[in-house]
Amino acid sequence: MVEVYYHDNKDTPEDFTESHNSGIPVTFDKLSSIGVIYKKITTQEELDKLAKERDYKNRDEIDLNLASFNNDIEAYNNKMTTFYKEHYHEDEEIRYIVDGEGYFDVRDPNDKWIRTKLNKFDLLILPAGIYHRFTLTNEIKSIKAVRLFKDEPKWEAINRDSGRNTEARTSYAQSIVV
Ligand code: KMT
Ligand code: NI
Repeated sequence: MVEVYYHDNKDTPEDFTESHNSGIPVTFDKLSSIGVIYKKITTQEELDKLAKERDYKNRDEIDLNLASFNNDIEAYNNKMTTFYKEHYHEDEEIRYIVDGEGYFDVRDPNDKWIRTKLNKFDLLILPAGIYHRFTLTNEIKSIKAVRLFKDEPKWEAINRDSGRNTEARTSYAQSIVV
């Protein structure tokens, strides 16, 4: 079952895979007000329908756990660090979870972290330009997700600390009213 709440901001490099639940819940309406769409999808038909409606022609699957890095702990940790670094993309990031679980964190208009905990049957659409980060959960440490995309995805992660603001970032920021 999906959970959405404000992050407690007490994470350290050692414990960022913990839940960090502040106890303050966040509604799906709040999410949609910042362009983040959540859907529960339980059948292949529903997924295909959504892909068709939104013109997502292509998809692939990402499998993220220590085994998918051939138990190379360093490579696995490097990827985990990369995903947890605050970034945005110039295209939507669409993930449909088929196994395992993970935390997708997004910034609200006041720059506070909202944490979504996703597992099987959860689909999340992050708009282009939104600052976000991802981590596995401490309990499961594994996720399998379908990545949907239109044509050639621009999944380059533009880190917030790079200070690089492309058109995608600027127009997203303009679309959000605090
Ligand atoms: C991203 O760009 O933040 C991701 O792809 C997160 C990992 S998807 C399981
Ligand atoms: Ni991302």
